[in-house]
Amino acid sequence: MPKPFIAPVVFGVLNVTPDSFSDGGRHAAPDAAVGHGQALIRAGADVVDVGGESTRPGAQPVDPQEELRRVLPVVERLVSGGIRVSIDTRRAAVAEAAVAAGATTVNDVDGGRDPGLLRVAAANPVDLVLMHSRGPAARDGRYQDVVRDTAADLRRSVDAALAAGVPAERIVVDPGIGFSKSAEENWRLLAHLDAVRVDDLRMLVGVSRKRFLGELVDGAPETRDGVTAVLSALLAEQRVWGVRVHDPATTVSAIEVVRRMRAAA
Ligand code: PMM
Repeated sequence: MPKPFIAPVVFGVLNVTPDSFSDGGRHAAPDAAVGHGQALIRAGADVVDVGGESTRPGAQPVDPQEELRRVLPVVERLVSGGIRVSIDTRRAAVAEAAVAAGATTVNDVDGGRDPGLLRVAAANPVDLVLMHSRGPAARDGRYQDVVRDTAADLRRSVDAALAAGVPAERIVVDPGIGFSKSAEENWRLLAHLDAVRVDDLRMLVGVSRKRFLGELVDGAPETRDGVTAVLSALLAEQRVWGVRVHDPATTVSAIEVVRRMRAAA
């Protein structure tokens, strides 16, 4: 018997930054950001993932005070409107303030490198996403085997979170597609997701508009929403728990295609 199909949770991306690679500057003012967060939900997102620091290669690190100034009013207003919010941050202070304002997920692109952030996750009833990334060292030869190395790194991240007191059922792992990984490495990871799973923890994957998809379609990052949706639907078939996308409507309809095919089988 094939396993029943469960549609993944859709995280809608809301970057409140002047410089993110695909939507930088567009939602920098709080009103515009809140409006876009509401639009993401109307378009089918289950959660809005609010970030105040660009993770684009070469982006300037942001002072935590500035990051808070960008995200906190937006988190507060989305939460007060009944919207589920995830805070995309590497900073313990930002995570703590956002959780106090009602965010229910801490999404850490540093995979819990900051023990302070792990303490915040342990002390609050929130989900913790541990995304895989390695620091900004020399690019070439970073991975001997991207699948095996990512799996081992994620295992270490999870062990640190468990040791800090975060319960396993609140931890989500993420292979960190596009984070100092070549196009070939991204495809290898996507084709071997089961090998990077940690125990039976939930997995989130973000491919949306990423540069490796630019090899498939010419043009601005938005032109990658179609291939993002196809890939996200394929990931749903691989029992991924959540997908993180800029354009929920296209991805949700692609996932619905998979659901109907499965239901009719
Ligand atoms: N990618 C980006 C930012 N945050 N968080 C998770 N968990 N997974 C990702 O793949 C991820 C992330 C970079 O993309 P953006 O600049 O479009 O936000």
